[in-house]
Amino acid sequence: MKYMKTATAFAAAALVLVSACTTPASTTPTTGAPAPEAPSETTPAATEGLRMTILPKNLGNPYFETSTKGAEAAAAEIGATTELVGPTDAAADAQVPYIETATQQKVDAIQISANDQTALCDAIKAAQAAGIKIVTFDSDAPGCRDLFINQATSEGIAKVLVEMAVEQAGGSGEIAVLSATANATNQNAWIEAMKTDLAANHPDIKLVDVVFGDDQDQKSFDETQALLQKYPNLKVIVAPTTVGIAAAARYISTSDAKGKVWVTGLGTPNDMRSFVEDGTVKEFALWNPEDLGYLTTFAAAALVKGEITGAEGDKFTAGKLGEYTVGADNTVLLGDPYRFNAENIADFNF
Ligand code: RAM
Repeated sequence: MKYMKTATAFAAAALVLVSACTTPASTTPTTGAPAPEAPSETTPAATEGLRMTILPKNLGNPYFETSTKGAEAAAAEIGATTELVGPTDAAADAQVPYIETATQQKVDAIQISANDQTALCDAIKAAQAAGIKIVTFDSDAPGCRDLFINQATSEGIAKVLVEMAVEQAGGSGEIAVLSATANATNQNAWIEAMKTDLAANHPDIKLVDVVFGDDQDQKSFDETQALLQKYPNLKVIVAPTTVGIAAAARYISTSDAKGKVWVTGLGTPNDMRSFVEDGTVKEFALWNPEDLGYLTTFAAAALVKGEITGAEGDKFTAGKLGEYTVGADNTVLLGDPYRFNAENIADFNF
């Protein structure tokens, strides 16, 4: 199984990334993006003409703009075309019409970060019945996909979230979670794993609440304010969502809580840079979303071409990332989360 091996490797990859903020909601190669590598001589001709739909939880989220950039780069390398579509909000069934349209269009594969693990399955199964390969990435729909490209194990993500919260709380006291949507498969798995870790290893830390900002900036901002009012002794807000962590940090940065209540979780360096620099945020984490999208496109292509079926032990090559092996539960792991802080944030641009 291929993992992102070192922080240096992550930094090297991230340094070449271009800010995702200008990525349009289409798959036209982005001006200013790194030049795609020429297809290698071993690229099977069958990849040419392959059509993929990319369906993130919602549009307008820098995290998915960056993962789409990676997916587009991979598509350019293998001669596939992609179309980015998606809802503006991350509601449970908001992706259904986009799956149905892709099914009518008879695309070869759909890459989806699922907003709900059950609400989408009827539409996904209809797409599969029409011969379309379904690859979930970022957020899974375990009952109805061919393959899941997971950024890291839930336990690994929870471990880094808990470690940062415990450190920033000084080893004891109240923490709260500001999550994405209540139905999000990925955040829910991470929160459950956090609870297990906290109960087993950190009895002096009390998780007082889990609230939901729905991956909407304003709702996340308002939920942050409500948490501070409800829990005057709160020490840390853990937001395992790039939208939530940025909104929480923005609220805290101009409030009396700055320097008393710490915001941590999963964020993009570009969203969080100013809050690290102004002292609102000590440390947060993420993986490389561009690599996640890149890997997903190569995995989808391997499925469509019949090189893999998604079974455990299947191997495929993902361009510059090298060879990956499908693990248990038809899942491929990208690598470990990486921590960003004042020491290193200047090195990253995504
Ligand atoms: C948000 C989304 C996404 C999650 C990241 C960390 O962008 O909820 O699914 O993986 O945060």
